[in-house]
Order: sequence, then structure tokens, then C-alpha cells
Amino acid sequence: MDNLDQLVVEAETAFAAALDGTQLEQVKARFLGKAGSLTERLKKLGALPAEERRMAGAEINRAKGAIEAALEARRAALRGARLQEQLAAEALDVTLPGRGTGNGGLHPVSRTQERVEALFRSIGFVVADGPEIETDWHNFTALNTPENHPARSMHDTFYLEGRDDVMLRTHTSPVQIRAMMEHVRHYAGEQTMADVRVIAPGRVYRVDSDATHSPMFHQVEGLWVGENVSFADLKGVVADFLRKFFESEDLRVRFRPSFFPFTEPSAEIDVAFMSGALEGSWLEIAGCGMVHPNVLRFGGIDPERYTGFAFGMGLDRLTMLRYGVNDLRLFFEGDLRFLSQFR
Ligand code: 2NM
Repeated sequence: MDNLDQLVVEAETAFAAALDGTQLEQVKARFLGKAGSLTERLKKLGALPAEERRMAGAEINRAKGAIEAALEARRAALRGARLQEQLAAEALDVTLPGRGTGNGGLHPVSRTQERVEALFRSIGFVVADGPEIETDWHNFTALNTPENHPARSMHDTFYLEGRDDVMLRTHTSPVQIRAMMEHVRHYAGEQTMADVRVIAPGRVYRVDSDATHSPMFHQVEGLWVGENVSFADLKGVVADFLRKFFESEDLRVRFRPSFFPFTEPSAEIDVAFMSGALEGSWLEIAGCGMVHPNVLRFGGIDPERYTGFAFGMGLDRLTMLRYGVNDLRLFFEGDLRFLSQFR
């Protein structure tokens, strides 16, 4: 049956010409499929006399076996070639130098926060923190804020959806309230207390957004409560801090009368640099005052025995002044061209 041997050679040639799996399966149909050459021959067997039919059937099956073997061999060859291609494409040259990860660094506002913490720790303050989601009582009531005060409105404060008693804190003062409440002790029916010296740095939130206001910003507040703590102590602590922070011994510091519900008397603190780009101009940097007797009472402290001062300032603003940054928004955009300058 030369005819069949020739068919096997034809199949082998056709399989070899198939360049991928899809082509190969199409070529296979021509020989082994329902309408393929071998199937056609098998169908014609019935027409042969019985004695020839056995021989012819065996020959066709032998050819079929040979074609199937050739098909399987070509499949394996194509699989192998594909794998080699893939390995070559995905090969790693382990002798190449690495890309490196670059050096990260602290955010400039974090650097300021750490600097402020270190300076206040050095004079005996403890760094405290508290929740950023606060109760109306801790954020406003305990700070002597009247029920109708504008800061309590939804225009100024982010309340939690559908609630009027829970909000994002608008200052870190609630941390001071918590510190006072944790600090007070009673002994033989009398209140006793070591001095409370706490700073509370962290994120605060207000409904406000433009070139100089971000809805989230950073504050640090300080509190010192004890026997005979005076406004003179406040002036000394804050002025010393500012001169150390700005590394400027001749920094001018002034206190202007002001108003806050939580302090009485209250003052605004201005600084003036004696050199540099901002030389000579007064810049508002902080607010402060003597803690209001109502606030001490809300904190569980007897205002007849203890007095205290408190102050608050913006860490973002301190950072802008220290590094000469002119746009607050740069701190919150995450642009590495800006941030990498502070590494
Ligand atoms: C400021 C200005 C003045 C302040 C008051 C208190 C507390 F809790 F002790 F009453 N903490 N911080 C305070 C006082 C904050 O920020 C401009």
C-alpha cells in the first residue's frame, strides 16, 4: 500500500509545516478528522471482499498509528519551543546591578512635630494623644464653648453622618481635657495632683479649604496646670520654646490680648525675625491664655487650688516658617519633588 505510506509522509510534512498549536490541530483534521483521508479509506473497506478487507484494515490502522505518533511528536516539539521562547523572554540577568529603592524620609510636618516634642520633653512635658473622632462634650462643652457658638455649626465642623454628638476634633484640646481627668487624685477627701504638663500634637479638622487652609491640618497644644502656675510662666515657656524652635536667640515675641472661650485672659502670640526674608514683620504664630476655671472644673480640677496655662499653634505653619514654604497645599499633595527636599 504505497498509497498509505505516501499519506503518512504527507501528514508528517504537513505537521512539520504547522507553526503553532492552532495550525497543527487544523492540519490534523485533514488526516484524522471525520472527513479526513484515513476516515474516508476506512469507510470504503466495506466495499472490499472479506479476505482483502482484513489486510487493508490492518494497513490503514498502521498508517493511522504512524500519523498519530507524528502528530504527538509535533505537538511535543511545539510545546517545547513555546516554553523555550517564554523562558528566553522572561530570563533575568542576575548579574545586572539592582535598581535600588531610594531613600525615604520623614514628612516635613512630622519632622516639626518631632522637634516640638523633643523641646517640650526637655522641660518636663509629656506627649499625649487621643481620638480624632470626638464627642461633643470633649471637643466643645468641656472647653467652655457656648451652645450657640459658630464653631459648633455644621459650616465649621465635620460631624459624623446623621449625628450631632460625634465629630472630627477641631483642635487637640480634648486631649488636654482627658489628661486633666486622668491626672487628678483624691487623698483623705482632698484633691491632690502633681503638675499636669502635657503637649498634644496631631491632626485636626475644620470645614475650610483654600490656599492657606486645609480641611485637615496639624496642631500642637500645650497645658501646664499646678499650684501657682502664672501668665509669667506661660510667657517664659512659650518664648523660650519659639527661640529654640527657630534657633534664633534674638527672635522677638509679643503677646496681644485676644479671646478664646477656654482661656481667660487670652492672648495671641506674634513673632518677628531679626534677619532673613521675613525680617522685622510680626507674624501671628499661636494662641494662649490661662485655662478658664470652668475648663479646669470640667477636667475634674479645683480652680480654687490650681491654675494653669494653655497654648495652641499650627504645626503646618511652624513648618512653613522654618523651611520657607509659601503654599500650605504642598504638604498634602504628596509630590516627591517637594518632599524629597526635606530628607
Ligand atoms: C489655643 C489657644 C488657647 C488650649 C486650651 C486648652 C485646654 F484644654 F487646656 F483648655 N488646650 N489648649 C488653647 C488655648 C489652645 O489654640 C490656639
